[in-house]
Amino acid sequence: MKWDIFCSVVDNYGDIGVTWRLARQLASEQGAAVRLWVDDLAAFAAICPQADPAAEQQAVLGVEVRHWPREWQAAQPSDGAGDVVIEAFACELPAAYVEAMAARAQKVLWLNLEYLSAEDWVEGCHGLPSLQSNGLQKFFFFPGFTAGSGGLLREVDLLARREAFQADDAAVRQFLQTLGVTPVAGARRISLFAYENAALASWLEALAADAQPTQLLVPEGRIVAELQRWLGVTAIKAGDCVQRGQLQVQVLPFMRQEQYDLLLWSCDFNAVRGEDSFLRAQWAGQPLLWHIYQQEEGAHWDKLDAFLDLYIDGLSAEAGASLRALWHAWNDGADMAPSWAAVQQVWPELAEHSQRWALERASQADLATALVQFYRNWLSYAA
Ligand code: TRH
Repeated sequence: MKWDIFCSVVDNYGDIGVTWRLARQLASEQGAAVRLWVDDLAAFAAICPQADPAAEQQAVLGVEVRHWPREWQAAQPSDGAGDVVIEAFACELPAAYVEAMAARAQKVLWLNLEYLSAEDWVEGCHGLPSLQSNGLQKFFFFPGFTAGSGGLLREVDLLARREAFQADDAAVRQFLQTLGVTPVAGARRISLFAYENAALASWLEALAADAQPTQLLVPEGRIVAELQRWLGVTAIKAGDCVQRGQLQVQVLPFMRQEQYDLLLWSCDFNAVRGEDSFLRAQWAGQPLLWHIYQQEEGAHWDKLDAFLDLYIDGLSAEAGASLRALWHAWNDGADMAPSWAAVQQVWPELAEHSQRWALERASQADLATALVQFYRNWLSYAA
């Protein structure tokens, strides 16, 4: 099985974050030969520092990573289309590549991998074909949280690895040490990864004034400017650690994707964003706060509430309402103090629910397995 995955980095790290995980998993768990075509190797090298951002072609952890140049080179014979071609998030494939797909003697499965959403129309659209002008069919593949969707990215041993890590205090400490973090006794540990957010100051105020101490770990990124403003400092960089009341803030370097997973597993609460960190925080089995990627005309609010509707199922009315209020305040740039206080009242219930949520989602076929299954089914029709 030869797979080609095309990733155009629109902004940030989500596009490459998702496709890189998928590529690795298809290679390591499904025995696929995977080429990952990326138009922005610098973004790739940020989450995978062992990669060379200047290399046109390189093998990284079992995946052939190719630079996707703006001007597509005439396809070499060895560059012929794969058996399965995934265009991630509706990126447009090079015209010459599409021609090579059409010319291939053996049929090619062409998939568009869509963004993750819990909206209920997803099940109806998942797997639908669309006939292209050159006679090829393209199928829409929707990841999702329910049985009728394409599932979620999850490595086969993910939950077992996470559980073993979280049960091993020494392993957690050792990992934190590699980031220069010394756990603060009695403090809850929170990681923070978010876009610019006007709600941050009110949350930090609440944490600083809280009876319980908090250790806030912040990988360098877009939220740091707001953090500096609240701290009243002109510059804060990786390694810096500042105390305000009960709150200790430590800035961390932007880390390798595998390390970021471990950071999520090491914290009691994770503020995450976009798509990939949002899902990984769910697999961490801890309560989370989602900063959703903003869309035009507020389309993201439906997406946020669709997820919440699904997620709070099984929680008490009080816990569900306080979590929704917290997520709404965060995404609305509103005062976080009342909802943060309300969430503290139901913390044990939320913590238990996060574990259950992860286990329930893990009973669904994962995205890579679902893709391979889709390919097999398609083959039996296409043959
Ligand atoms: O970076 P994001 O905001 O990405 C996206 C993009 O904006 C995309 O265009 C948009 O469509 C999508 O969100 C919804 O957030 P995300 O998806 O969480 O991706 C971040 C990736 O970066 C994820 O794979 C985790 C990784 N990461 C690291 O590797 N190291 C780090 O230190 C951190 C903080 C994250």
